[in-house]
Amino acid sequence: MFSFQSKKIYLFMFMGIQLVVIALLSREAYKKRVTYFIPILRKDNASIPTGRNQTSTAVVANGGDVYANLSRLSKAHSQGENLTYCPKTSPLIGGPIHVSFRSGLTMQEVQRKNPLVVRGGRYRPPDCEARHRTAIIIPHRHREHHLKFLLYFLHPFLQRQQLNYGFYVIHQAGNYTFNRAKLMNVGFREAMKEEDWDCLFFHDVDLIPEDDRNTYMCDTNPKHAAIAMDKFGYKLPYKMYFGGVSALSPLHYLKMNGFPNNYWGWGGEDDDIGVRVSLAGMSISRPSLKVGRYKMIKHKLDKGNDVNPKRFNMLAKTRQTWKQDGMNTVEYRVISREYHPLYTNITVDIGTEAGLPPPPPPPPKAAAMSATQKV
Ligand code: BGN
Repeated sequence: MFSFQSKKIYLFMFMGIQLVVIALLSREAYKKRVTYFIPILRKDNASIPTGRNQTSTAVVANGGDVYANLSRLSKAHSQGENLTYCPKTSPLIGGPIHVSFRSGLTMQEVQRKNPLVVRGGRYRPPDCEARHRTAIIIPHRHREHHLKFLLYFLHPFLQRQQLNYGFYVIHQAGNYTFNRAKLMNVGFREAMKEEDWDCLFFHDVDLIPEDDRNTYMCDTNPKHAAIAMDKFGYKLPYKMYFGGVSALSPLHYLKMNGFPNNYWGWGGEDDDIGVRVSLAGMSISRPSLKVGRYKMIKHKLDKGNDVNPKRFNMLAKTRQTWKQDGMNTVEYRVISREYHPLYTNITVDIGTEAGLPPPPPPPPKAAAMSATQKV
């Protein structure tokens, strides 16, 4: 009936229709895939259809909201002993985090966003037993504005890592030149008095981590976490750099006699700490450049933290001084310990280069009492 020629035409028409149908169907599927991801990329978990770590794949693209997923955690802590250990890798980890500094943020808002954080800035996962206990030590003076942003980002960051953690802000009293490393020594001692922390993160107040695969746990060697900062073009500025954020176990810390106490003002103390690590027979571990990324909150050089002109001479002598100056010689006076909702604030008198002033005389009433007791 049909000629060979018309059969060929029908065959082509049939194939053509099939191609159009396939194209339409795949366009539909593509649209569905796109519409599925759009809400995930736009906001947090509110409209994510399934599974906790669905955001993981989504946030990698442009940096996700650090609070995504956390609202799913139950408010009530499960009761005590029966909790099983958290998984080795937290299912809440999502990769890159979007970091920006919104004006108008208040401490109350940070508090509202972190309902599971308890007095003194402590947290433990509500649904499993944490495998790691990490203290965050923040040397501080006149940087309340930065502290607010750090807490805004770091609390959920650590919750996503399912850590048992606590925040210690070590606030230098008075106006004498700032001493970052000595404040860290104070932080170490005061934090360890409270809890058997297995890792201490020494953290500048103005550095915000941008990827939660940068885990706040200790390695077998002291770890330099802030390897890629925006201000250095997301690269290590020099090989021995150990500044910004570093993590040591109590054993590491004691092995290197802690940090130096005599670097007053800006610069050099972090290099000294790096040298101590190797003098104590350890090496520096680091996350990858992709993961150890940090954004710095921009600011001018602080008042009371002028560049330390003595740092070159001091650094040249670390080999001779590290055993005589450090954790074994740190002297300070705690003025107050306050348990704020999002952190523990320890205000401390660390004295001056000339040492610690004599203790203030006891108030007259107490002096009279002790005089009577002696009689
Ligand atoms: C270095 C400083 C560090 C500082 C980094 C990054 C010194 C000692 C000079 C030998 N070291 O130069 O303390 O963290 O820059 O800013 O100044």
